[in-house]
Amino acid sequence: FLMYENISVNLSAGIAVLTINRPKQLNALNKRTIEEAHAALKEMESDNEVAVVILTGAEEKAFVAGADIKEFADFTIAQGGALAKNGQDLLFTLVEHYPKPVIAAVNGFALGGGLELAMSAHIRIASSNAKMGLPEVSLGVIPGYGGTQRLAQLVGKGKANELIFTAGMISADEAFRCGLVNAVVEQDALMETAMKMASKILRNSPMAIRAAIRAVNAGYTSGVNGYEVEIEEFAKCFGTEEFKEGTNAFIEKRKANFRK
Ligand code: DAK
Repeated sequence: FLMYENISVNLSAGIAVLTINRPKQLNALNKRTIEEAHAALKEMESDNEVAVVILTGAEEKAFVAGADIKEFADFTIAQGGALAKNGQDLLFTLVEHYPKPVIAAVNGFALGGGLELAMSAHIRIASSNAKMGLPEVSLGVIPGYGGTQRLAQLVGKGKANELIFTAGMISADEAFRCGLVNAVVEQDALMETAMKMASKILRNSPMAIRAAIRAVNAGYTSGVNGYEVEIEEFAKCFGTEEFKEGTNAFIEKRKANFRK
């Protein structure tokens, strides 16, 4: 994990904290940052020591203040399209379908591509000072990293349209009220809260969690029947050691140990 310039990764007790680390630019996502986050996530995907990933931003001001505006300012239509697709594949889709839970700890501004990154995560917890929005139309562009889709999924179409058309920012409390974030806590309790949730998740079957991620996401994938995927994934659980361990532990009145 040592060669990264714009991110850092810290692993302890099964929980990896991936920090976007360009605080002078409010952690804006440039190409290199997206590539580094991709590389780190790919490395952690097959690392048995990593069970849950927490995404956050360096320092107290910003989670991620968007795509790096200075970098995309002179793009052509073709470059814009290629980069949106490339970025979506490298990071945003990767996070959404990541086989281990990804929690975004939103520690400040999450704007544009930053909010899109948080929305790709499976769960969001925000600090009370966080501000969220999709300001793209104020720059003459639209959200390009899945924001038009995922915001509407999370808060409904009407609220998503309002946020996108006004380019305004909402507070953490409003984000909580509209379902954009799962919880709001004071900034100094943010990482602890995310860690606590991660530890709770850690007690459960990693195989079953992977299956649940696939089943939930199936319902948001066009052309895929989520109920059918749920049945398939449900059935597959019965052939696993973890299912045996979980059910035996219940019958034997002991705690299941899925991480031997
Ligand atoms: N990109 C580059 N630099 C940024 C930045 C960003 N998104 N956000 C902040 N910075 C830099 C500032 O330029 C400033 O740098 P210096 O001037 O010191 O060199 C430094 O971070 C500190 O920011 P401020 O001085 O502006 O700090 P303030 O407290 O005054 O304001 C703010 C905080 C968050 C309100 C403000 O920084 C701000 O409005 N930032 C921009 C927010 C924004 O519009 N973000 C971009 C949204 S659009 C694409 C796919 C997707 C997208 C684009 C392309 N393709 C595939 C091509 C998505 C686009 C977006 O994310």
